[in-house]
Amino acid sequence: MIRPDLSDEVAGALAAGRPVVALESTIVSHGLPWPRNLELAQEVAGEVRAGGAVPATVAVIDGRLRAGLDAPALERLARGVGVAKLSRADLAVCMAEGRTGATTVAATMIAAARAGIDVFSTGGIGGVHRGAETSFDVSADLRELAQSPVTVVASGAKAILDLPKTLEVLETLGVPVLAVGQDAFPAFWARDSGLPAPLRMDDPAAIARAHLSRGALGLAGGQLVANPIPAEAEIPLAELAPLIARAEAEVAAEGVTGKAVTPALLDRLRALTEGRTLDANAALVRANARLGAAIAQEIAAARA
Ligand code: PSU
Ligand code: MN
Repeated sequence: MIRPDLSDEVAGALAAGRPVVALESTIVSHGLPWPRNLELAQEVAGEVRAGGAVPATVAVIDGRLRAGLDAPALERLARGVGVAKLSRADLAVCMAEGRTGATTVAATMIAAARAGIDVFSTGGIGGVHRGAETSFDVSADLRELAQSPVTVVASGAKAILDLPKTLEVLETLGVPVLAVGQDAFPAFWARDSGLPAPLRMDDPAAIARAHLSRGALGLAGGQLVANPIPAEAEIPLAELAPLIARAEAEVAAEGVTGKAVTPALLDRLRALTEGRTLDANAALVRANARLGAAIAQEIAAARA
């Protein structure tokens, strides 16, 4: 089996049983604008370190799947020129062609599992898109959560997705969705989606035990840890909902379709909120990196 090429730091930590947190690269290449994306990628890695774990950013660089990137590789991903977006379906093809690509939640989970990394922190997962009953647009992230044994820390999913359907699919797939510190499922920029989360766990040690129990039971797949955005950074749903509706109408009127819809919506929302969605995004990704480090520490301690 192919395993990712590990940086010396990541290889050393894994060999010694020290905590490691995987980070994705699609958020860097395709989710945030240059040069804020590079700054944030560095800040997030710093948060993992401050939390006592080693960051392992995942990407395919010139055909090699890597976990733990040096500064030139990270900058190349942040500039985004010629960088593909890789989900489960794209990963092996990109490697076979010797190309460069940023990994989504699904592809990052695949790499993390093969490297022996238990925990992965990001901003938001992909989910069921609005209108999926006709478009069938459902992110491969959901099925990956049912297959790869990685605990994924995210702030729920963006309200531009259909959150009730996303939770239904996760339930069908048998993916535990654990809200942290509250009963509600978070909605990315907002703490409360208005939907109850299926499960709640406030203590990183308990989340670590649930991760290990799942493995011990021989259950495939991981768990989704739904960590609400820090209160001081949130944009409440009531404020955001009309702006989302406006952004959707404008993007549809321009005839944008397919993979281009989400980036176009995010860009429009950033303009409509004068950059507040971007600041909120940065705050939640940093917080998720911290929580991921705490969970990774507990898993490492339980294994020691
Ligand atoms: N949600 C965000 N920001 C992101 C993504 C999701 O708030 O950057 C990215 C993640 O990499 C996620 C991917 O895995 O989009 C989902 O894409 P798709 O719906 O095409 O599977
Ligand atoms: Mn899709």
